[in-house]
Order: sequence, then C-alpha cells, then structure tokens
Amino acid sequence: MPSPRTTAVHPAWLPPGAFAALGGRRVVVAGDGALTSTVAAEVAAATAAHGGSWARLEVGAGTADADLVLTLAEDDPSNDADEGFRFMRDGGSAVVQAPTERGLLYGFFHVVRLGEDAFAGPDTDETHAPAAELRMIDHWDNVDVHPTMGQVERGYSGGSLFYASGRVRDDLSRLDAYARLLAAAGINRIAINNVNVHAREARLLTEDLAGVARIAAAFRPWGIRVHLSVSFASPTLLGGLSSNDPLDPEVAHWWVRAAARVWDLVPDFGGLVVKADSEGQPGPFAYGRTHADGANMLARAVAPYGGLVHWRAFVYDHRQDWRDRSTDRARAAYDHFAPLDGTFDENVVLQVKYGPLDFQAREPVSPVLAAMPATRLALELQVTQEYTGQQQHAVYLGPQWSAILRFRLAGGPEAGDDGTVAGLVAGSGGFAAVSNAGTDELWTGHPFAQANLYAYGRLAWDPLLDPSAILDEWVALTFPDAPVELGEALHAVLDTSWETYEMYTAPLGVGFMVRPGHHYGPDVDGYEYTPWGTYHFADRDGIGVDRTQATGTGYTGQYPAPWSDVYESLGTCPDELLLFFHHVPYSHVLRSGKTVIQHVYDTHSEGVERVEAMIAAWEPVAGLVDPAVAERVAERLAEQLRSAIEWRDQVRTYFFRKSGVPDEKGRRIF
Ligand code: GCW
Repeated sequence: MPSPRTTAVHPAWLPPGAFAALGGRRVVVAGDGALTSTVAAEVAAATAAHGGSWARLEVGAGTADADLVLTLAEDDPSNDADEGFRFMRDGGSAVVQAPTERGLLYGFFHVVRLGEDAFAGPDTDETHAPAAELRMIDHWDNVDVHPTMGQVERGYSGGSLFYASGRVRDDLSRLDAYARLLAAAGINRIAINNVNVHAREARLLTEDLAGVARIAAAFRPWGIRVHLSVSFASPTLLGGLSSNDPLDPEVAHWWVRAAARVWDLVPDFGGLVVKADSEGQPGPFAYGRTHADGANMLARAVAPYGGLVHWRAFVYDHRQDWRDRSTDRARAAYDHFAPLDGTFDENVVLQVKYGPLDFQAREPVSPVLAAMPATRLALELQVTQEYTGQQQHAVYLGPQWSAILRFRLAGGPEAGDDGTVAGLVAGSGGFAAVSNAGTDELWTGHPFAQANLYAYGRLAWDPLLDPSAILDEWVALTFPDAPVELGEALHAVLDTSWETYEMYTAPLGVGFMVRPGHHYGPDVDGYEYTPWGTYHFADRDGIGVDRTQATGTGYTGQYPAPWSDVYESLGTCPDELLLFFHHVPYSHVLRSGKTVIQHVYDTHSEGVERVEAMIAAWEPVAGLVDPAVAERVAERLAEQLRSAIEWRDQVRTYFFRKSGVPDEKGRRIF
C-alpha cells in the first residue's frame, strides 16, 4: 500500500522507497506517548508498504524475534531536554533506545537514513545527541499578501503553508508532511510568521490564537514547538495603550497578559521572535531604552512558561546618506549589541546573522558572535536564497554553512573547537534559519533547493558533518532507487555550486551588486547611492571598502586577534574577502598572483562555463527522476545560464568601462 502522503505533495527526502530497509523487517515499537505513536504510525506505513511486520509493546516486553526494536529506555529519566538516543547493531538486528520520546523519533529517522546499513554492518553501540538544543526554522510568511513582497517575504516557493485568504488556513493537512520532513532533518522549533510584523500579522498574537493553536497541533506530533514573531508595538497596536515603553509597568503588564493567553491555549508554545528598531520596525529606541530593556521586558513575561525571546541583532541605519563616509553598515550590530553583553536575561537568545551585512554569498563571519560571551547567541542562516539565486539557480549552501560553522572566530588556536562559530553558539542559543519552503508542489521551487533545507537541519544537529556527506544522505533518501550515476551527477552539479555562483556575481567579498528591491540579477551600482548603505566604491582606479582601523571605518577592530590583524593587513587578508576589507587599485596583485581586474574578468567567464558544465552533467541523468522534477530542473538550469551570462556581461563590461584595462585574454566586452 503506497503511503497516502506521496499522492498529495512531493515526498522530498521521505519517499516510500526510503523506508524499504526497515519496512521489510520485523519491527517492534515499545513505549507510550504521542511521539511514540508517531513513530509507530511511520513503522506501520513502512512495513505495510514493504512487506514487513510490526508490533507495539510495553517497554521491557520480550522482543527477541525483532530485527529492529525502537524503545524508550526502561529507567526513563524523563529529562525532556534530552533528544539523544542509543543505536546498537548486533548480528544483523538493531536497537534504538531513547530516554525521551523525542530521542526515539530522531533515532527512528537515524535508522531510515542508514537504510540497509542499519542492519548490515559491524556490531556497534553508539550514542547520538544534537550539538544544539535550539534548532529553529523561521518563516517570513505574511497572513495577507503584501503589496511588494508577496505573501512570503523573500519566498521563492509559492504561497504560505500556514495562511490563505487572509487567515490561518482551514486545511492544515500539508503541515503534517512539512513537519515530518523537518523532524527527519532534526529541526525542533519553527517561527510561523515574518519578522517584519505588519498590522494584520500582529494580530496573530491575539485574535488568531485559535489558528496558531491549530498550527502548533500539527507540529506537536513531530517534536516541533511553534514560535511567533511579534511587533514591539503590540501594546499600542493591539491593546490601545499609549506607549510601548519597555520600562512602563502597564506595557510590561500587557505583555504578561498576552503571554498568559498564548500559553493557556498552547502549553508547549516556544516563544517570541522580535525584529526591533530595524528597517522600520518599532523598538525600544523610540523610548530612549536599550535593546536589553526591550528584550528583558518580554523575557520576563514569557519566563514563567519556559518561553524564549529570540531578539534579532540585525539593527542598522537604513536611512544613510551615501555622502557620509563615516557610517558603515557592517559595524552596526556590534556597535549596538556588544556593549550590552551580560545584560540580557537567561531566556533571551540574541539571533545574529552570520555576516555583518545581509546573507551575501560571501561575507566575513560576524564579529558579534565572539564579542558576547555572557549572552545566549544563535547563528542565523538564510536557507531561502534571497542573495544566492532565489531558487532559480542551483546553489547548494551546505559548504558555505560548513565553512562558517568551522571558522575559528574566538580565542585563537588555543580555544580549540570552542572558538569555532559552532562552538560559540551550539551550547548557547543554537541555530535559526529562514525557510525556503512554500506551497509549491515541490516545496522549494528548485527541486535541488530541498537539499539546502535538509542540510540546514543536519548541520544544526551536528555542525561538523561534511556537507558532501550530507548531500549523499539527501540523494540516497530522495532518490532511493536511482543508479549511482544520478548521485554522481548531483555532486557534479551541486558540490561547488556556491563557489560557481560567487564567481559570476559580486567579486572578492564586495557583496550586493543586485537589483534593488527584489535582489535578483546584476545591477552593479544598484545600491551605491541609496540610503541602505554603499558597497563597492568603484572608480576609475580601484574598488572595495576600506574597513581598516588605520584608514577606514575601523570595522576590522571589532574582531578578536588574530583576525583583527589578518583582515587589517593587505598582506594577510584572504583574497575572497579582499574587497570587503580594503579599497585597492585594479592592478593590485592577489595572493593567487592575478590582478584584481583580471580576476574579475576571469571568474565571470569561468562562472558561466561552470554553469554550462552543470547542465552537461545533469542532462544525461535527467531521465532518471520524476518527469515533473526533471522539467523543473531543466527550466531552472536554463534560467541560471541566462542569468549567469547577464551577470558576466554586465560585471565585465562595467569594470572595463570604469578602469579602461582590457581583458588580457581578449574576450569580448560589450
Ligand atoms: O535580507 C533582508 C531582507 C528583508 C528582511 C531583512 C531581515 C525580513 O531583504 O526582506 O526582512 O533582511 O532579515 O530582517
């Protein structure tokens, strides 16, 4: 019997075939509770589809005949925070034992991922546990369709999975499939609305609570807790108060009552997400208060319920004057937040974008992550591909995230792994990332963008996983019956796709160069004279932003040693970030031995050639996948090539016109 889920929506990384190994065996599920029932239902569907058998027993009941036992531990310590499990393989049979139901769920998906290897392989006894307790996905979904952003801000996958016709959907059945996919990737928290909270969306906190409760109910069987983005101005907007001052007792009391109403309806509600004093959103600055004042006031309202406040560090001046060379957007988060270290309540998580600007394909890691040891910090990533091809381009972001997570930001070499970005956040505020999923029948627009959502979850569970191995997992799960050539082709297309995208877009860490507003396609000067910040300063002689302490904005001084020195000096600054930190002449010779201008010419030509190679690698295997997937991939690859050519020609031409320096390889410039 085929799984009923496959007919409605694309199964992504959980097609029935992914369950063949366990589904053909004798399986026992032992234990009580809602999540154990989720596991039991999965086992029932898998064994029905693949000819095995299953039984649900009491913990500790005889399980001698089983090939696979999924059991809660007998001596249940009931530490709800424990999501780990023990995996044992012995003579061809396997046991998953977990202290909590959530651990059992993750142990089940571990077995699914292993496939036949769960049973065939050397005997083993392993324990597994996530590196981070907080593994969150954020949706930038609006209830209403926004006039310029559409329903999902920076969404490239159709409409919202949660809202339709101006309210929470009546039919939330698709959320079950979505929650299942997220749980299988290890995600355990979800924020269900945009951090830009417009008037309609603000009311989710009050009059739409019944709908929020229904959404939470859809995620609950999968161990995922729901969070809401809220407007800092809710007391005036929704409560009719005259102020939102965080130190005003009436305001604090309004939030206390709001929290009580939420947790009354949704007892396992996760907490609030806040974008304050950022890009026009209200915040504590209007009342002369700090962000700690604002965050702590909310934190105290939600603390009695174990709730969290995810407070975003994305605060900068978006009304700059391009003539003012002293304002540097890259400095803003550190300048605002580092002085507040140690002043946030324990249930505040400061959510920090991975770079100091805004999810560019290449940025240095945010210095804020090393500057606030007495604050719970979360790393914020962007799975939705706002600045990385908007799910038109095949860009596998696993390698980018892995490089960020492994980067040794703090403490120098002595700090060991604690000083990596993963080490700084995993045991602290964990991970958050903006989702790329929507109502698109393939979930993510580009079918290959599914791999990004999967990879984010897996890296949040274990930041040291190899992104190429994660891709193997995703391929094996998504295409369980495909011949090995398909996997090889997917590696050829995706392994270096981030680097390829970087090659044909903004060079050497300078960033942006995108069309303002929608951020798709090239526009070298698009943002250069706008209030949002200035990014490349190209003139006839050179390009780049001087962010040194010696002669520039001083941003390099926000880094701990050795990075402050490494980035300060032209001699040691890595090539890929050169123009982020320095303004140099076009004739400047990179560590690669090429001049900056020739590097720009070469990478832009090579980037297009690499997209052509991606297409050549994919075409021979396209017939191996579902025709709907093949058709979508073909259409997107064609657009990627068109767009890469557009980028190449505009960027090469722009810099030839600015510099007058010809391409030494004599290639055509327009
Ligand atoms: O990347 C920018 C986006 C905005 C977004 C903002 C943010 C939700 O262009 O659309 O707003 O970042 O992260 O708050």
